[in-house]
Amino acid sequence: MADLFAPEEGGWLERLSPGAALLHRRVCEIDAALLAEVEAVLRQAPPRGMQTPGGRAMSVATTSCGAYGWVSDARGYRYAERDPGSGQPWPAMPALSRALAEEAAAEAGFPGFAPDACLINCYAPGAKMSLHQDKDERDFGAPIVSVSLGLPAIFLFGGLSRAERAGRIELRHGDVLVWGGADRMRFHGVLPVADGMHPLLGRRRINLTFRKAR
Ligand code: MD6
Ligand code: FE
Repeated sequence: MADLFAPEEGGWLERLSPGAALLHRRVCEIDAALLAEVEAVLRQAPPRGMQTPGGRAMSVATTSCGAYGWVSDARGYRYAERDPGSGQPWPAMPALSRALAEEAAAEAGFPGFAPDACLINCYAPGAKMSLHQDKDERDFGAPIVSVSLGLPAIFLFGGLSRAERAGRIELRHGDVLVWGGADRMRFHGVLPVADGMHPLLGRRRINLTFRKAR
């Protein structure tokens, strides 16, 4: 039941539920420019493995840009104004990335989204993200905007309780997934990324999630 964008926009919007939409191939036409912005952030604030509060190593390598970055260690999950790796503020959120996130949110039904944090997750083959809710943000009124680049992944999109069976959504290079409103607290995760070779990113998946942290 996909609503169609104008074809020249290079994508189509699939409404998944009242608060969630998948914007297929939304960033394919600007992928190289977006990746250049991301690579500049990765040089300034290198991604690193984080520890869960329970002491387990996460398989993704994570960094951030924007006013706040998401960090996890023995003290818990939280947003921090500085990169604990360098002690410096996080790199600024690049202009194209920010504009893209705002536009995608509006297209999905969330006008006025003003992200102040962008997490960048780097997945090597085999890396995954366990089922969780995003609840470290101060205000759940803002949506989450997730941009996928590189190798495809299976995204688990569950319900509002952990017990609810999660649906599986393939996220491919260029896809943008937006969830908010009644769907904001849905459990979600990523299955282990299968090995492969992407023409632009090589053996990697990079996921950007834009949030309003404060
Ligand atoms: C992803 N990441 O990397 C999805 N949520 O595709 C997340 O859902 C996420 O990386 C909360 C905190 C950190 C994350
Ligand atoms: Fe999440």
